[in-house]
Amino acid sequence: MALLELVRYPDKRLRKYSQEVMAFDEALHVLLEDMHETMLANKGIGLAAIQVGVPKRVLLVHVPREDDTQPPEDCLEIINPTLMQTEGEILWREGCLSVPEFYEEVLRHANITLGYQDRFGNAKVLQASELLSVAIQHEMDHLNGVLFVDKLSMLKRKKFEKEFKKNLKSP
Ligand code: QAP
Ligand code: CO
Repeated sequence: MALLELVRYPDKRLRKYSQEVMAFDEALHVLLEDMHETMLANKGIGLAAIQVGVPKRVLLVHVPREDDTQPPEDCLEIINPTLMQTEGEILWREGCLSVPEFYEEVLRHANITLGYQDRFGNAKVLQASELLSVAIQHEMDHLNGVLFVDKLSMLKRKKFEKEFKKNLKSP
């Protein structure tokens, strides 16, 4: 197990297109374990591989329970995901481990049906709504080099740029 370094905005690697996973081997399992450790250590609920510098279509989503615990068996490991169906719209206040200390509302699909592979390459289908649906869509955007701040209205995007520049001067 190892803690990995988080890639943070405006690092260009966050703009990369992540490649499909072909090998469901030990190296992939080690990546998944290290990503999980890194996500929990940074108090995250979702993480894409490119956020630790690995351009592969791998993501984790680990939504806490009502009592705020995150038992490891609840962590979803999602590889090579594709959206099969979407329905409705939902506005959710998002954050991102790669964009620390900034939170803003983003419009997403309310309900999704997702096809993906697990760590062994088995094909899976998942239906998600609310925070799970939002988090999966947020992490899937990372696989295509898209950040949640790209999806803000022009006014909110300006607010983000302003806060970012301010934090550069006095972090
Ligand atoms: C994506 O984000 C997400 O700024 C996962 O200082 C978030 O885990 C999808 C975090 C919300 C949907 C809704 C952010 C931790 C964690 C920060 C995260 C911070 C510390 C973000
Ligand atoms: Co993110």
